[in-house]
Parts: sequence; C-alpha cells; structure tokens
Amino acid sequence: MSRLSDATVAAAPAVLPAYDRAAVKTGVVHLGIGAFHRAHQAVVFDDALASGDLRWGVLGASLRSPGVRDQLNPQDGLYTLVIRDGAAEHLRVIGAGQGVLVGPEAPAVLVAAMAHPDVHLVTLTVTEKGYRLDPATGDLMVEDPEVAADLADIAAPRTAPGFVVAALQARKAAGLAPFTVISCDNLPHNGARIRAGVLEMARRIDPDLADWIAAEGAFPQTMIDRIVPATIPEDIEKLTGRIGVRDEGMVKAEPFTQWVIEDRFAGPRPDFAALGVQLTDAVAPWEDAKLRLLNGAHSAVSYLGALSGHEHVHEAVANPVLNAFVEALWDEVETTLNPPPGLDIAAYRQELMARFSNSALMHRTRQIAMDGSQKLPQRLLAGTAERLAAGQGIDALALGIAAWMKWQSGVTESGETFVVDDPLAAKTAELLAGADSDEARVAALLTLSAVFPPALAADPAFAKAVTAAYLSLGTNGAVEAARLVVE
Ligand code: CS2
Repeated sequence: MSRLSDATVAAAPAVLPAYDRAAVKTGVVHLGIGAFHRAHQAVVFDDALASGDLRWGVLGASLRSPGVRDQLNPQDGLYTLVIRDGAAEHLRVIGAGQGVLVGPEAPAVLVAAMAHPDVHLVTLTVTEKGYRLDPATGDLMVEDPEVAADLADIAAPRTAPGFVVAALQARKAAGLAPFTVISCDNLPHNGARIRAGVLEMARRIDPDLADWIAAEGAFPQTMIDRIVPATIPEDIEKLTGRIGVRDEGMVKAEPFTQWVIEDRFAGPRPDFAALGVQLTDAVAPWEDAKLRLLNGAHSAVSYLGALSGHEHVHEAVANPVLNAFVEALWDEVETTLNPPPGLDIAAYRQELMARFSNSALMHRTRQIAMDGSQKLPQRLLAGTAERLAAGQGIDALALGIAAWMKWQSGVTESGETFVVDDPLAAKTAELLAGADSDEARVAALLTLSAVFPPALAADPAFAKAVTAAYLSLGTNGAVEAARLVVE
C-alpha cells in the first residue's frame, strides 16, 4: 500500500495544502513533534502558509526516539488531521511540516538548523518533564544527568533547554538575532519557566550569553488547548480505508482549538491575530482557568476513572457520579479564578463537559494519568492552597489528589496491576514501600517536595483532607468515594 506523500496527496478526499510547498521556507523549528503539535500549532502555521506568507514551514525535531521521523519523512512531511465530533469526521492534510530530525542522532545538525537565519520561532511540546525543571519550584534540575551532560558539553546537547541554549549561542556568534521561544506545554507560566531554565543553563556556560539572551530574547507565555488523544492502529486503518493511501503520521483531535500568546516576540512572526490566535499582555488568567478547570478535572477524573475501570474520559463522565464530581471540583476551583475579560466561566464549564463527552475521541484515562507528579502542582495543588488560605473546603480537590496517590500503588480496584508511567515512579514506590498504613502512605507521599510545596504539605487541614479521601478510596472505591463528596 503506498503512503501519503507529495506524489499521492492529490487524490485524497480531504482539504489539501493550497500553496506551493516547494517555495516554503523553514521559519519554525519545533522541538517534540508529537501528536499535540501536529494537531495544534502546525495547523496555525499551515493557515499562515495558505494565507500566502510562505516563511512559516516547520522543521520538526524529536529529542528522544526516531518514531515520528519514520512516520513523516517518507511522507514528505504530510499527514492528515482528522477532526472528530460524534459521527462526523473532517479530514485536512497539513503541509507545513518540512521533515523531522532526531536530536540524539545528530545534535549538531539540529543546532545548526535552529541557528539558520530564516528561523524566527522555536516552539516546544516536550511535555512537562522535558523542561528538566523541578515541578514545585521551577528550578533547573542541575543534578539531572542529561542537564549535567549539557553543561559539560553544550556542543552536543541532549535536553530541550540545552538545544535552545546551544542554538542561541550559535546565533549570537553569527551576529543573528535570537529566535522567539514559545513553550506550548501545560506548565504554569510556561514562558517565564523556560526562560529561567535557559538563562540558568546559559549563565553556567557563558555569562555573556546569558546576558544577551536576557536582553534580546523573548519567551512569551502561552495557553494552548486542544484535546488530542494518542493515535491508535485502528485510527490509521480506518483512515487508510477512507483516503486510499496509508498515513502513518495522522493525528485525531476534537473541533475545539485555542491558542493565547503573550504579545512579546524577538523578531518576525506570522500575523497570528489574523490566524485566530489571541495575542494579549495577560495570559495568566487564561492559563489558570484552563489548567485548573480543564486539566485539573481531566487528571482527577482520569485517576478516579482509571482506578474504577473507566477506560476512556467520555465513559468516566457518562457515569453520573463522576460527572457530578467534576462539577463539584469545578465549584471549588471556580472561586480561585480571576477570569479574563471574554471568558464566561459558566459557559466554559458547559463546553468543557461537552468536550469531555466526545465519544469519538476515545481518550484513554491512562494516557492522562501519565506523569502526574509533573501535572499535580498546577492542576490541583495551586487551587487547593488558595482555597485553604481563604478558609474554604477542599473535599473534591482532596479526592483528586488522593486518587493520584492511590494510582502510585500500581494496582486498580479490580486488582489489575500496571506500570506507573511517571518520572518519579521509582521514588513514589520507595516511599510507599516504607509505609505500613494508609495514613503513613499519605504522609510519606506528602514529603515529595518536587510535587507538594512544603508549606502546603505542612498544613494540617490539607493533610487531614487528603488522608480522609485516601482512606475513603480504600474503603469505598473511587465511585462511592466520589458519591460521598458530591452528596
Ligand atoms: C491532558 C491534556 O494528557 C493530559 O494530561 O489533560 O493533554 C489535555 O488534553 C490538553 O491540555 C487539552 O488542551
């Protein structure tokens, strides 16, 4: 079966790139070319190209495995975005991609590509853990072996901040302006965080470089939103049946998409506003609303759902008790928000529940459960701390946090064991192994300072609520524990 490519694309029954791909320049290098990038930022760059501004082709880079390179390079960078909404499917072939490099195979080639004069933007989706920042404090993890390797030899970087520093060093040496660095991960204050990590690394390598980046560089904060579940083999088979060629690089997503970017750039950028991207001076209120309402509920309902055998998000929220639990969580979170002008929280909540209920996405609760140690602080803990400081109850938030703790034991309520997929999994396993009661297990996990800020962990009201929730999960199971919270 032939693959989707420049040679075969014309016959695909989809919206096709309507511009001369051969004339496109590489203006963007994207680090971490997973499904989310392909279904979100790449679509905006594809729109920019379609509008006639041919500066915004995207060179992708994978900082770990060659998987996506092997999917996309044989397809000339083309892939199909499948938008699913109930029974309806909308197909669009994205042409912005200009190939994929694999960082570990040839780091200097990637650095040189990022240092090319045509490149003005470096975007990143490397997941929370890819930034090598302590999740609770945001500090660069200088003890991390790969960070240490980058500090020792920045000419052959391994980490995302390392590639940014190496490429900025090359640009400075060549007399070029820096590129704008746009983090598109769900980190709190993502722009400020990556900026601090990059400056810290640069300062240890060359203080003049750090000063130059601080003065000339730009790291806008962003809020990015689209639900993009991992592609499964059945998705590829189904699409092959529809388009008649095989597309190993396809991605599936919901119709909703949103990108809010702080209006702060070091140089040229596409006309983002004309492309539907919101430019603003204040991203934080958007970010808090999204991280705490969407991602907070996503994580909480995924731990509760996965523990109690709900494989997909739409199935979890179809359970009336878990659905009511999400609403109760949102009632708590809402009091911590300072909604930006133009965001109606009641309408946003309604829309979120409809998005979670999209049964065509097949979004696995276990996918969202991954890397919880990196997600908890911004999704559940920040709002919890604010409610406690205001003397407010945290029953629903505490159950979400306790469900994350239960998940660390690696066994579901039906007794199925699984591997906990989290960079701190070895650490949490060690803490749990040293505790001999549920109370001791909660107390042990609360000592994880990379997750729980010390002041929060030391708050007796917090420990009490989370311990009670953890005990309830053990005695009642996730659904019943949620019922007790919502009743
Ligand atoms: C999800 C997010 O996997 C997860 O942790 O909560 O990827 C979520 O789907 C996106 O942030 C939606 O914008």
